[in-house]
Amino acid sequence: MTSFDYVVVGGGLAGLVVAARLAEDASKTVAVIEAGGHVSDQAGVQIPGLCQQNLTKPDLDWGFLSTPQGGVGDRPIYLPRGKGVGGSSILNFMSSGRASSTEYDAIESLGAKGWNWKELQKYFVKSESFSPSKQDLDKYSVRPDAEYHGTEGPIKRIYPPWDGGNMYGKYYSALHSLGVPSNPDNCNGNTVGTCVVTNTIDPKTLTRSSSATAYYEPNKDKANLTVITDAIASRVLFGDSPSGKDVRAEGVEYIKDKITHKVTATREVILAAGSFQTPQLLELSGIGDEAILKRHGIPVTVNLPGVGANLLIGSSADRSFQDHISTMYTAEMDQQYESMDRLGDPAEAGKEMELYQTKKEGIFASTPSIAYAFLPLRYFSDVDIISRKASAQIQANEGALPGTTKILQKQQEWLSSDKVPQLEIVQVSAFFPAKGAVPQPGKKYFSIFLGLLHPLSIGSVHISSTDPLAPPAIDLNVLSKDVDLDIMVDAVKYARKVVSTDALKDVVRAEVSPGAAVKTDEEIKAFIRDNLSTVFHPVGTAAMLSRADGGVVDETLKVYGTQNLRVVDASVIPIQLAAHTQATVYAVAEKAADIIKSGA
Ligand SMILES: Cc1cc2nc3c(=O)[nH]c(=O)nc-3n(C[C@H](O)[C@H](O)[C@H](O)COP(=O)(O)OP(=O)(O)OC[C@H]3O[C@@H](n4cnc5c(N)ncnc54)[C@H](O)[C@@H]3O)c2cc1C
Ligand SMILES: *[C@@H]1O[C@H](CO)[C@@H](O)[C@H](O)[C@H]1NC(C)=O
Ligand SMILES: *[C@@H]1O[C@H](CO)[C@@H](O)[C@H](O)[C@H]1NC(C)=O
Ligand SMILES: CC(=O)N[C@H]1CO[C@H](CO)[C@@H](O)[C@@H]1O
Repeated sequence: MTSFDYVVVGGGLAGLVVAARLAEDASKTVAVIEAGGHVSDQAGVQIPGLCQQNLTKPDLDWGFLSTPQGGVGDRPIYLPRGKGVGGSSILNFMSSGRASSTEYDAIESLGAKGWNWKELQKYFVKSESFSPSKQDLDKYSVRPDAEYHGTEGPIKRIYPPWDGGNMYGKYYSALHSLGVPSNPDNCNGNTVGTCVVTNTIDPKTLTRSSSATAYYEPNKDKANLTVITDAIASRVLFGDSPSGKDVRAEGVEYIKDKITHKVTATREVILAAGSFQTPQLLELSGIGDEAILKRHGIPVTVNLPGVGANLLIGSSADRSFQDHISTMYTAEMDQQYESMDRLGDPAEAGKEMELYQTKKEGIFASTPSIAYAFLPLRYFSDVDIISRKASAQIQANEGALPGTTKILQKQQEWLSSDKVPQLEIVQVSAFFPAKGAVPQPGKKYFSIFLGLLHPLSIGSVHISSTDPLAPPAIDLNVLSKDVDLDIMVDAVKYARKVVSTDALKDVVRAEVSPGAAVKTDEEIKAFIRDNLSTVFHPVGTAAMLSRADGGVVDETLKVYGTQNLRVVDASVIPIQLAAHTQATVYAVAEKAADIIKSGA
């Protein structure tokens, strides 16, 4: 079959949600074109504790590199992206959280009517099943409010089964002693404070719950849902349309087994290739900034300068998967406490794997980090100083699209908000590799992940060539506004303050990284520049904003200038959110499916 009602490009997190929901209508046919294969039954995908093992593996990770980043000494930054049925939902680290209601409401106030906290709330609930045990509620001192959680949706969510040797308790006491509140449910629109974050893991099998297991597998035998794997979409095909009229998408061209194929869409084409590849496909199809398209000799179908602009990342010092990225804070930990470092001993790793396989318990039943806190700026920095600097740097943002300026103004406003976190600070009982620092055998380590949630530096992604198989040029523009660096310096100092509290004084020993030699602000800045990485939450590259503001899609997710081409993935989210993105992308995709079904 080569003709379908709907053709979805990208069988990732959002693509499979939309495809499965559209295929609920037995009178409609749906095809999904996915570049990777079916891999969700692999151990490295299924077992939570192995979630980092497939990073950089070309079968499962696109493994993009950014362009060399001036802000970090011209280093390119590694940008993993999932490949295969399930997309990044089969490669991600399974933390599931939501941003604050203020941030979702900002999507609407930036111009996307109907996209607010209350509305998305319905779809958070629809997408998930979450029924924590009383034992977990007591253990983690959490009180999720039933109103905000779903019990019958496809994605399974649980509290981490392995509690990391109860280190979260000491870590939270440290934060509480510095005035951070405890948050009994950080999915109800208020995210500030300490909270154990849940994981997308199936409680029955203790394996990963992804869009592949939750949305695709239960529907895979449906005659009207077809997933074409190992197929790379190369462009959207448009019919002839009178000039001045919106163009009509008629199908998609893709490459499989080195042969070019075509598939026809009688109703709609839906792009769900993710924040880096959706803008790439739009540009390859002639939709984007005229000047960029002309430079590559691509005929202009729709001139939309916002395509690939507004790349919003969360920068952070991150744990290292390779030599070139690293972390912000690691210290030795007292031997009496539990840490994942013992997995470095093959005998210990073998015992833990056996424990997982026989009893579904132990380190491998969970993801590496459970102890989270989300902090507004005032908890760790000087709001007045940072706000003044930010304001001056935003003024200097000349030449940007009007929407970009509005996004930055919103972010400026949030610097003094008590509801919008700027820092994610997560404790991990394990060594975070930084170049020049190696774990010593037999030692245990206490690390703190510091994620800057609303960086003011905004990047872009554009095609680097007309070859659909060539990676796009991803310019994070990281630290281009140096107020981001100032905030991170304060975050590093705050991490040091946390470990020096009474609650942690018998836990944390000598600092390994940044290391005692790194003292002054200038030294901390150099450390950050040398060690900064990004988290994996790019959004905004096909932003849902008005066309005049440089938006790419309207509030029905339809691409401006087209009759029937939509974008449904993380790239439509117009502003960075202080949360890991997956729960939001599930909700966006669920809402998108309802919009499409309604015929809007
Ligand atoms: C390593 C990693 C860890 C993460 N950890 C977390 C976490 O712990 N918690 C959290 O909330 N979020 C996490 N995320 C982020 C989260 O997984 C993403 O935000 C989410 O998956 C985005 O969904 P998407 O549908 O936009 O894109 P994706 O899920 O990436 O799907 C895009 C799909 O399109 C396919 N594709 C791309 N181009 C083409 C083409 N030309 N033709 C055909 N197919 C194509 C890709 O192969 C992929 O399957 C993580 C991400 C990564 C990469
Ligand atoms: C993913 O990781 C698992 C566990 O280490 C490994 O068995 C598997 O081969 C990896 N997959 C690929 C494609 O390399
Ligand atoms: C991290 O920073 C330190 C101090 O500036 C530097 O010596 C080290 O090389 C950096 N690590 C990486 C991975 O760049
Ligand atoms: C149009 C079409 O092919 N519809 C089919 C969708 O799948 C269901 C269940 O397999 C069938 O009953 C429909 O005929």
